[in-house]
Amino acid sequence: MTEYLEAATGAARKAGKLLRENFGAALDVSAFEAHDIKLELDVRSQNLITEHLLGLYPDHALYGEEGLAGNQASPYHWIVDPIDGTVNYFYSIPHFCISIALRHGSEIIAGVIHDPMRDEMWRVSKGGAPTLNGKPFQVSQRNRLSEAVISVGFTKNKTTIESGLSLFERVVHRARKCRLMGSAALDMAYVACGRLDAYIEQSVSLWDIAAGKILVEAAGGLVEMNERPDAKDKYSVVASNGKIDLGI
Ligand code: LIP
Repeated sequence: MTEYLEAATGAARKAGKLLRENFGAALDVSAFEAHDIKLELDVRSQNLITEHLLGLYPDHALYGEEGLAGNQASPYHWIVDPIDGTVNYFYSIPHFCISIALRHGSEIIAGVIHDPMRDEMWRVSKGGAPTLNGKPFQVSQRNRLSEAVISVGFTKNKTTIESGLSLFERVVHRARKCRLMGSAALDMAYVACGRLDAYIEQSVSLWDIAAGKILVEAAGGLVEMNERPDAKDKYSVVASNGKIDLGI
């Protein structure tokens, strides 16, 4: 396990260096969409991560936001988001990260989330204690919604934005504060270490939340992840400290 965790950490550090070096620079945009931006740097970051991980484990598979690589028949799948919070990155908002998880069969057995601007590294492997820059952490102990800070994600299309809005309306009047931070993986990492009490979003991809799932659960929290019936490989997610009733 430690070996896999070191591999994921090494890959995240390499991609983090690339993202730090290009932060604020002129960027090649491969697509502008209504609520999203696709960067050429997303692909370069994923290529660096792929080279590192499949260099160490040539028989493993990789499933990333920018495509597949390696032996897809392998029981070991690396699940990769090379830049989570791409729109933040494009607008030079220093709130984005790299997210890498390892799944064996159907079980996520390791997760790493790296914020290269704050130089923060959340990581955990199955059966181990989750750490942030080497220090153990756990979810918050708050149990009242009225004291909770909750992050809500709105994703990218009309349907999911509207369903996100109705969720938002249901919590914004009862929570202490709601935040829209723009990175699902960092939202999960913040729930895991108690900076946030919950994170909800209607339609995200596995690469946005896989590492965050094992981190939140290892830190004592709860993650409800449901595949959307109307969108392939998309999930609605509720991650929390497991103590607050969101009433949603
Ligand atoms: C982003 C997620 C965010 C969501 C965005 C987008 P990306 O991921 O982290 O929570 O609201 O629509 O999916 O595209 O930056 O990897």
